[in-house]
This record gives sequence, structure tokens and C-alpha cells, in this order.
Amino acid sequence: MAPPHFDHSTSGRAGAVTADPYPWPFDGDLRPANTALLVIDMQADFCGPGGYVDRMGYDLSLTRAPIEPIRRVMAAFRAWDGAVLHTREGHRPDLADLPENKRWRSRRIGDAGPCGRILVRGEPGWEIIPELAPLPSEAIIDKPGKGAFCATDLELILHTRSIRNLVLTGITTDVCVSTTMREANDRGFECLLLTDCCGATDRVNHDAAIRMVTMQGGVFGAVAPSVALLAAIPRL
Ligand code: C5J
Repeated sequence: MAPPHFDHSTSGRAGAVTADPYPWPFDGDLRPANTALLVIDMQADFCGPGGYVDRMGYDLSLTRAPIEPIRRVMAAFRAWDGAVLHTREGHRPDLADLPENKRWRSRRIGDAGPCGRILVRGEPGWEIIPELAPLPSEAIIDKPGKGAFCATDLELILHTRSIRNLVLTGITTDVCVSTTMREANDRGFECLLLTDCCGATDRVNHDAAIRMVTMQGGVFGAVAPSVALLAAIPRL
């Protein structure tokens, strides 16, 4: 059976990004003052040798694939004067913020490894990789969970800066990026997921997480390759 057709008229959206399943943002209101780039968990533990993902035996090339595309988008965002925000997943050294069931399921968290204690704040593996280092002026959100809104001040920061549009990038597509996108969507933020600027430990899960966004007329927002966003914001 053919999927249902959602007619998203493009009138009045000259500045919008060509995205799936609708030109993003929905109302064409794309400005540096109301738009933020969110770079999720580009930490050595998720994409560096000896980090958490590497020690679990997953293919690092999948979580490293978005590094270059994110670097390009980040540079364009900074030149455009759009806000860039970063997140880090990690726990207190005493693991007081690590729920018992997460500790049980994710056994390596807190263990010593080649990059220090896994997913523990302050350790080398928890740091954002140098290729995507935040500028001193950019907010870093430290989160104990998968979603960036849970137990953090992200929502307050976005509202304080009058940001409505969120461009999501980072790792992993099916876990922290997807959870954050859903949380943001439920809070009324207009979300765009950049398909080449995210990666998962499993290719099928990456593709599925992207496809899920596009159902029901854009149930969590829209998706687009980074070139589509770069075409919509002024060149350097
Ligand atoms: C995971 C994340 N996968 N950043 N964290 O545990 O997606």
C-alpha cells in the first residue's frame, strides 16, 4: 500500500532548507537569532580509539563518519552567527548520578580503560574530540542520560536565547541524537536532523532512526543532508 500523502505547501518559505518530508523550518523563519546547532556527544568515548564504543567492539568508522561534515556545518554556523551548543554524556566520579539499571546494563561505565574511566566526567575519554572542540563562548551541556533535556539546563538556555529552531548532529543517531530530538520536539522546538552529520554503532539502526523522523508528515521534524542546510544559510 502506498504511504499516505502529506501536502506540505512550500508557499512563503523562500529561506527554508530543502528537507524531507517538508521544507524546514515549517514556517520558513530561519535566522541566526532563532536557530541553534546542537552537537551531541562527539566525545572520545563514542568515536575515539580505546573509548567506550571501541571497547564494546563496534566499528568506529561509523561513529567517526560525521566528524568532517559536522566540522563544515559548525564553521558555517559560527560564520552565520548562529548559536552552537555541545553536549557530553558522562557521570560524576562517584557515579551518584548513574542509575542502578544503567550501571547493570552498561557494565563498563566507570571502569578504567586506555582513555581513563569510561564516561566519567573529567576523564580523557569523556572530552569532546579536538576536531570539534567548542569555542570558549559556546555552551556545553553535561548530561547523565541519553536525552540532552533530562537533568540539564538546555531548555532554559534555549528559551533565554529565544531559540526555536534546532539543527541536530552527533552520535549516536539511534540513541542520544534520537532521544534528544524527541524531547525537543515535544517541547515545541522545530527540529532538523542532518543525515550525514550523525552516526550510529549500526548502519541499519542509523537509517531506521532517520526514517522514523519522516513518518506522519514529519513526526519529530525533518531530515536533510548537510549540503541542503549549507545552501540555505549564507556562504562564508
Ligand atoms: C550511547 C550516545 N549510545 N551518545 N550514547 O550510549 O548515543
